Amino acid sequence: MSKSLEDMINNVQTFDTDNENYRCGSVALLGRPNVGKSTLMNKIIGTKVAIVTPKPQTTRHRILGIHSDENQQMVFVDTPGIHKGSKQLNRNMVKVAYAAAEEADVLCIMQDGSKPLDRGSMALIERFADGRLAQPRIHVINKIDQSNKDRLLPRLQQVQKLDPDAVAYVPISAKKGSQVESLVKEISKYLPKRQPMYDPEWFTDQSQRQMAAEYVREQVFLSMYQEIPFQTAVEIEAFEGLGNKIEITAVILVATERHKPMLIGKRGELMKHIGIKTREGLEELLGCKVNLKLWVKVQKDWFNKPSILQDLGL
Ligand SMILES: Nc1nc2c(ncn2[C@@H]2O[C@H](COP(=O)(O)OP(=O)(O)OP(=O)(O)O)[C@@H](O)[C@H]2O)c(=O)[nH]1
Ligand SMILES: [Mg+2]
Repeated sequence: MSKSLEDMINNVQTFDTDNENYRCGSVALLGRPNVGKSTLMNKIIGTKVAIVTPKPQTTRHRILGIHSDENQQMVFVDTPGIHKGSKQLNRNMVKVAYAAAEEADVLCIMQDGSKPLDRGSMALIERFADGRLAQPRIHVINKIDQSNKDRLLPRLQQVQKLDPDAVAYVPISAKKGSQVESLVKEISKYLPKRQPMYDPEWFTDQSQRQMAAEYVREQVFLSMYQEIPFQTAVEIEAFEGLGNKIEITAVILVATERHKPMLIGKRGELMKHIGIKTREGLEELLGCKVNLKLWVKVQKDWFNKPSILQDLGL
C-alpha cells in the first residue's frame, strides 16, 4: 500500500538540515519508454507520484519526486521516454528529457534488462557516453526479476563496453524493490554538498490538481487500445474541497470524433469504469472522499497544436 498525501503530511519529519555536510542534488531518470523510470521513482518516494502503465509514452512531462533525510535530499526528475515521433507532442516530450539531463547533477540511464538491448537503446547509451554531458552517469539495468543470472553478466559487460566511463552499472527490480537501496546509496556518492533545494516535507512539485489529471489519464491508458490513449489528454476544470470531500471535474480530450464513442463505450460502461477506478486511486492519494465528474471533448489534432500543448503544460 502506498502512503496517502494525508499520511505523509501527518508523519512529516523535520530534519536538521543546518549541517555543513548536507548533500542535495537532482537525479535525472532517463531512458527509452517503458523501461521503468516512473516505477523506480515511486518506489524510492514511497507513493504514486508518477503514473505507471504497461504502455510506452505514459509520462509526458517532467515530474519531480523528492526524497529527503537527515543527510541528503535527492530530487529525482522523472522524464518522458526518449523515442522518435513525428507529432509536436512527441518532439516536446523528448526535448523535456534532454533538458532534464542537462540540468541534473547525476544521470541515471535506465534500460529494460528483461529484453535484449535493441538498437535504439544502444544508440541512447552511446549518445550519453560521448561525454557531451559531464555529470556522472549510472546505468540502471531494470526488471531483473524477469531476467536470470546467466543473462545478467553478459548484459553488464555489454553496457560497460558501450559506456566504459560511467561511474556505476546497477541491476535492479524497481517493481519488487530489489537493489533499489544499493542504487540510492550509489547515487548519494555523487550528490554535491549543498543545502536542501526543497522543503523536506515536500515529495513532489505537482499540485493535487495536476496529479488528479494524471490519475484520470492513467485509467484511460489502462482501458483503451491502439492509438487512442496516445491521442488523449486530460484537463481539470474544477477542483474544490467541500468539507471532507473533494469535487473534481475533468475533461478528457480526444483528437477525433471517432474516438469519442469508443471512449464512452456501450451505454457509457467504459467511462463509468474509468471514473470508478480513478476515484478509488484519488481517494487513496488524497485520503478523503472524491466526487469525480468526467466529460469527453473533441479537440481535433490537439497533439500538433502548440497553443493547446502549452495550455496542457506539454
Ligand atoms: N517485471 C517488472 N516490471 C516492471 C519493473 N519496473 C517497471 N515495470 C513495469 O514496466 C511497465 C512500464 O513502467 P513505467 O514505470 O511506466 O516505465 P517508464 O519508463 O516510466 O515509461 P514511460 O513513462 O512510458 O517512459 C509497467 O507495466 C511497470 O509495472 C520491474 O522491475 N519488473
Ligand atoms: Mg514514466
